This record gives sequence, C-alpha cells and structure tokens, in this order.
Amino acid sequence: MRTLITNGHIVTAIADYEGDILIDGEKVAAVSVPGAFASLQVDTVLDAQGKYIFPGAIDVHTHMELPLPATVASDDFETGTIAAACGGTTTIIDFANQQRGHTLADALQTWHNKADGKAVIDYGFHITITDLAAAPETAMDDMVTAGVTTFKLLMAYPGTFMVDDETIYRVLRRSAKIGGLVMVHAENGIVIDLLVREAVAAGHTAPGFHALTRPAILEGEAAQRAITLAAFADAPLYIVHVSCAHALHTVAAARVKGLPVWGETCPQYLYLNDSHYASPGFESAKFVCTPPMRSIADNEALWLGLQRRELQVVSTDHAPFHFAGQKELGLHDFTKIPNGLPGVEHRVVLLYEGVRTGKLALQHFVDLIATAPAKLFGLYPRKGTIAPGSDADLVIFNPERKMTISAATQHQHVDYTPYEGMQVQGIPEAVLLRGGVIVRDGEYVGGKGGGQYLRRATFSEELTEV
Ligand code: DUC
Ligand code: ZN
Repeated sequence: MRTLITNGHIVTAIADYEGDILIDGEKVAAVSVPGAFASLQVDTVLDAQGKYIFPGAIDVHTHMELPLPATVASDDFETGTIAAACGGTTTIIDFANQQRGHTLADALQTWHNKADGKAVIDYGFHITITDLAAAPETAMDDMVTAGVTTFKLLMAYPGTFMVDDETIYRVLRRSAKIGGLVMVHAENGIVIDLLVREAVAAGHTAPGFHALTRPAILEGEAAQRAITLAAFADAPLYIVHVSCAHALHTVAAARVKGLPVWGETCPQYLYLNDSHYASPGFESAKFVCTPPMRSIADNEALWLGLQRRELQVVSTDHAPFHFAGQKELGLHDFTKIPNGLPGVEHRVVLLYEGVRTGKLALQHFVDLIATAPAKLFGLYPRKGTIAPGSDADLVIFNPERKMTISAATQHQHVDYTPYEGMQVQGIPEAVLLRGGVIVRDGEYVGGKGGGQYLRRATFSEELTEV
C-alpha cells in the first residue's frame, strides 16, 4: 500500500520546506521536492495544499484509566487515545503504577491489560516505583528488557505514591547503570501534608485550599533536592509538570552547570492560573490538579523557559475526572477531589497558539511536541520526525481553520474542559498512524485497537544534543 502526500509544507524540528512524502506500508519511504513522485503508481494521494505536515505528536505524560483510592480516571485507553488522535497525537507514554507490596512486573502487566487491544495509537509505559521493599531496584533491569526505560518517582502524596530520599537515590543509581531515565514529580509531600491537615482542621474545605496548601516554593525545593540527588548518583533526570518559576529556575541552573537535567511543562501551566480557584461555589474543582495552577507571572516564566529551551517538552498529565460524580466526591472536603485535568486532545492546538502569537518558532513547536519527546524517551528516529525509515505518523494541519474548545465537541470522555470557550486557530485535519489515515476532517475514522506497544530504547544523552 503506497500513499503520496503532495503539496504540503513539511515541518520538522530542524527544517521546514515545501515537499511531497511517499509512504510505503507503515513507513516514510522518501521525501522530496513537490512533484518528484508524480510518475509513481500509488494507491492513495492526499493533497496537503496550504497545510503543514508535522510528525505525529508524542505525549509522554498521560494517565488513562488511572485508579485512585475512590475513583478511576474517566478516559480509558480507547476513548483517551481516540481523543489524542483527533488532537494530532499518535503516541502516548502512560504511567504503570507499582502498587505497594506488588512487583514492577505486576504493574506492567496490569497496564498492558488496560491498553492492549484498546489503544488506537501507539503507546509505551513508564513504571512508577513506590516500594523498593516489594521490588528491589534490580527489578528495574527486567523493565528495561521489556522496553520500559523510564522510571517515575513521586515526592508527593505520602502514604500512597511518595517515596523517601533513600528510595530516590537508590532508583537513580540503578537507573544510571542500566540506561534508564528517572522522572520526578517534585513537591515536598511531607510539608504539604502538614499544611493540608492544618487547613482541614481549621475548617478550610473549599477547592481553593488545594492550591493554597501546595505552594510553589515547595515544588522548587523538591526539584532542587531531586537534582542534587541525581547529580550525586551521576544519573540523568527529567522533572515532570514544571508549574512555576521556582522549579523552572532549579532546572535552568542545573543545565547551566552542565548537569543532565531536562524538564517538561503542560498547557495548563502556560494558559491557566490561580484565579480559577477564586470561582464561587465548587466550580474551581475543575482546576484541581497537582501541581495546582500558579500565578500569571509563573505562566510567563514558563513561556520564557520554553523560549530559552530550559524546558524541552510539553506534555499534558492527562488525568480526567468528570465534574459530576467524580470531582464532586470532594464537595465538602477538597482533599477528596480527584486530582487531574483532561488535556490530551488539546495540547497540539494550544501550543500552536504559541506559534501563532509569536512566542515559539514553528520548528521549535515541533521539537516540543514530538522530536524532543522521541529523543528523550527512546523512540527516535522511529518516531518524532519525518524522514525515510521513520514510522509514517503524520499530522496534516490546517493553520487557517478556527475552533472553539468545548466539552460539547471534544472527544475526551469527560464532562468538561478547563479550556471551555477558548478560541484557537490551526487544527489537525488529518492524522496518519503508521501510514493509515485514522483522523479525517477532525474525526476519528480508524479501526479498533490499532495501537502498538512500543519497546523503547535506553536513554541516550547524545541524541538530546542533536
Ligand atoms: N497530578 C494530577 O493532577 N493527577 C495525576 C497525577 C499527578 O501528578
Ligand atoms: Zn502525572
């Protein structure tokens, strides 16, 4: 099966030019000047006149069907990956969480059971490590063999996910030995827990107290601690969902020193701010996620952090919970509001607003949504670029078409969006996954469960420098 995409404006992280793309089976066979393949016999021709062609976007931070003590995230691997596809994302990496007392292999199997045969785009897993007593760090070696080369640690949520400094250090040390990359959720969980208990004891139960009890400075402290431990362990480190200037500056300072530290932020930390917690009643529960929304000054600092390439990736931390019946679990106690926001569908259009408004160059935008994630997470050059031999994961993007983001029209399985009413210009019109069209005119047209599990390569610092 051969497909030809003609007349498009091809954009990668390092070049953009008018060109045609020849796809043979699941791979890009060749890329050349417009008209170069005109004499070839092909099965399908897609005309991309006036459109950009981006590599399929990669979201390295999702939580499909995330189980929390009282509920489960509302998107499963089918609905969530259909939404991702409609938004231009062709690969996700989701977190398989080790339950305390269980092995890493159990976690991986549990997440395979959720995703295999259901995901409609390609997917990999990170392992969240919570309990070295149940699975000593040597168990990480088997994960690398299974293609799971990244390990997440949470410095927040004592009693469930939080790990202590000994665990952080031991995981970093092992990861460095076996070619892994450790990802850290940086927040000082112990002090936050105290603030939360004090707030509840004082009768402060409204959703806004979620943010007030998780101040930005405690994210900065944890990020710095993780960076220090990683430097001591001689291990590369990736800080997830950087939300504030405090944490950003620790990442930037580490990089200036030449330390192998990378960071991501998410659209919510670029576009939303803590004024949302001032909404009357319970409405602000829609914005309860961790870390919480910060100040407008933090939004601006993060845009600058992207521009200066102090942060390398924009992911989503997609963890949707319906307002009705799920967020409402915390109606009388903010600590019971499930933490998380929907976002997997809108990352690409939201970040493209950064291009449209002059904050980001087009190639840099592609780097943030596709190329840098592929390089950091062991998928490059199979994913993350448009080149002969790469998977034909492509987004045909119409920069002229406008859209209003709304729960009424989204594909995410959740009853609200934090971006309700926001106007964007530039939308993924068609999406190809390994050569097959899975989105046409913004709607999912692919089959069921066509996503493939991706065994990812070990971490390569050299790649990140290219
Ligand atoms: N933050 C959230 O808001 N939800 C899921 C996990 C996380 O770190
Ligand atoms: Zn997360």
